[in-house]
Amino acid sequence: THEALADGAILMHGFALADEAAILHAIEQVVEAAPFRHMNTPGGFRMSVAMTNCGAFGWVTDRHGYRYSPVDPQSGDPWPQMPPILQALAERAAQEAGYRDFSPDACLINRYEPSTKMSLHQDKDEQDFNNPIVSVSLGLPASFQFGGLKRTDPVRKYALHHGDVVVWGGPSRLFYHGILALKQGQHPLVGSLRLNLTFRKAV
Ligand code: MD3
Ligand code: FE
Repeated sequence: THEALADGAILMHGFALADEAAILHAIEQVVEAAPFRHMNTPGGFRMSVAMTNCGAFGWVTDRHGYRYSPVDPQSGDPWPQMPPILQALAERAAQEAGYRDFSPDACLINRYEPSTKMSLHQDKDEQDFNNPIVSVSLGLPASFQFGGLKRTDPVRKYALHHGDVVVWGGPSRLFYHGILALKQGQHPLVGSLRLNLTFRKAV
């Protein structure tokens, strides 16, 4: 079932479930080449979410700022290629939401442990906001906060579960959003973690 969270934001419940094993295997392959790490914000804070990337570009942050980089700063090597199963999943979800030619060149992989959160922010490091973002949630459920174009706009909360896919486009593309502190739990395949994939066209 598809649920409209806002104008342009479509939640597809369980869209990734049929491919869960292949998706998790693909993530393991990426993490072998580019391990999860805690990046630092320009303000000097260590992010509680651990991150890695695959694809031609990866999202990075350090004391110089937020940006997309073709190389993993930790190794100096290009990011691992986007596994075809992940690329196909993102394109299929975008098509289902009405984006006929979305072709992501970046996939950020976020790892949440219990108590880890992501504060309210906008995603605006990409070149063309006409492209949507596709997100895939795996493992433990999260409470997702979704506001508006201004930081002070009221927020709504939604639960994101294992296998849920959301396409964020149109007006919702620049809405403030965040993830509340992860609650403890055990997922049969993923363990005591939440993984989130965000597919973007960076360049
Ligand atoms: C709404 N990640 O990596 S995914 C991020 O669950 C990020 O790890 C969260 O926010 C996570 O930047 C949320 C849902 C999401 C992703 C991108 C969005 C929601 C969005 C872009 C615009 C509006
Ligand atoms: Fe975001």
